[in-house]
Amino acid sequence: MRRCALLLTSLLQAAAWAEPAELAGRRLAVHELMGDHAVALLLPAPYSNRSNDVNWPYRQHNHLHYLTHNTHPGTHLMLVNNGRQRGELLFAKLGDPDYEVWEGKLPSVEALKASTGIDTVYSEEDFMPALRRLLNGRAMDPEAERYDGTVFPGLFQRLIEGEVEVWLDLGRHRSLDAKRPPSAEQALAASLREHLPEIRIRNLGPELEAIRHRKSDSELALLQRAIDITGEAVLAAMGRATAADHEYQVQATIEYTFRNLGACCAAFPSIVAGGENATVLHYGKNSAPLNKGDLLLMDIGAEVNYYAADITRTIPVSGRFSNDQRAIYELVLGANRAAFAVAKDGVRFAELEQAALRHLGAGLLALGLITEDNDEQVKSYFLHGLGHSLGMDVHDAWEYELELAEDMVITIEPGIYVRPQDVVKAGWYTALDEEQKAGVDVALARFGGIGVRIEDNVLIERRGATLLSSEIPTTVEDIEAIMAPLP
Ligand SMILES: [Mn+2]
Repeated sequence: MRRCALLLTSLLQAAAWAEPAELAGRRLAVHELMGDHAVALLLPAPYSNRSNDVNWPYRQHNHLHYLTHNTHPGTHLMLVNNGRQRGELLFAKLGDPDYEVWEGKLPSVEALKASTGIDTVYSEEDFMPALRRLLNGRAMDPEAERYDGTVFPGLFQRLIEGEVEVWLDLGRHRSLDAKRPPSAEQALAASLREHLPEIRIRNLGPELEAIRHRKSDSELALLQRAIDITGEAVLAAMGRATAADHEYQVQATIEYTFRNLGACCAAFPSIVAGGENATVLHYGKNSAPLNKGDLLLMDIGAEVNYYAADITRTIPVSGRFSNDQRAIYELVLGANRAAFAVAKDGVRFAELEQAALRHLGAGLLALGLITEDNDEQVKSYFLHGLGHSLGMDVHDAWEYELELAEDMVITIEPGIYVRPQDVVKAGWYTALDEEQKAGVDVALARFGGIGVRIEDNVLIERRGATLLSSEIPTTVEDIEAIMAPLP
């Protein structure tokens, strides 16, 4: 069990949040992407309601957390560019006795200054008045008795001349009907447009997402810790699966391990899918009985200080793969490795997908599940994308044509899901002659209901890539040795 010892060693290493100087550097990057006369406004995440008067645990907006590390509701950030002059103003929930009775102690102004490196800290209630004063060319200090004399000279004149940009995270989701209410940022943008029609509104979201793609050392330490805790949960699940009756018992072992090792929570709903449930991509009920002869697919990730792991392992419930399960498993593992082998700075993610597709195509052809190695046929079994960017969001913003760059972290997660009921409806299958169909039918009967996904987390480097999840068992030999050691 050498692997377990290695994992535990890395778990003992501290993984701290970024220092104030690093946060200041992130805010500087925002200042630099904006024009010379610009204001960035970052608003807190709203509470998310579960049902009636029960909310989900509060989680700060990732961008705002990235720039301030302030996790309290009510936090606002204002960044001002006024020529060479730069301003940073933090608005936070301060000394709210009612909040402190129910939710706990709030940081003091001095503590906020020290943790963020921002010198100007006001109460959250001052955000809108301060914004009004800023956009009217007046003093920002809410304590000032008279508002004549601005701290950002010339900005107001630029504003009325139509030269000032206001940057807000307007998000990626666009709804042109009334079903989805506008976000607070979209509502604020609409109000600014109405009252200050000469102002220019810009979307900060995609720019900050691009900045967040490349991870710093402190971010990598948090990601590695999330991945290592998830690895411990995989090992615990391997120990539990052979004795468990139901999927949820394995889920309980996984999520117990997350919390026990200090992760806040699961970064996304755990998928613990036995047998055919593994062919349902976002299966989340985790309620079915486990059958000894089945595979068990676990797509899970711990979250540590806002950073998510995203790992999938597929194991045999009994501890031993059947020959047919092993054939599919090793095909998927080969595709995972083929994609990893291509990963490096400057390569497009689509090239990794092509490497995986061609490996899967050759294998599926050899197994008789397809009749030609082409994308259409392979995608009857490989039912989702090859992966995504990973960070504070389990699916960090992602353009499929994105060129990989040093210090990005991505997932590589090929999968094969044999759903005979769907394959026989596919255009390519219905176009086959009867003899070819009969051949595919034999393979479908043999492999039907098998679902395998193998997902790793990968750091992109200049000349290659590092497998951040290399300590989590992946090969048939390693999994069998851990789950059902030979006497
Ligand atoms: Mn994933």
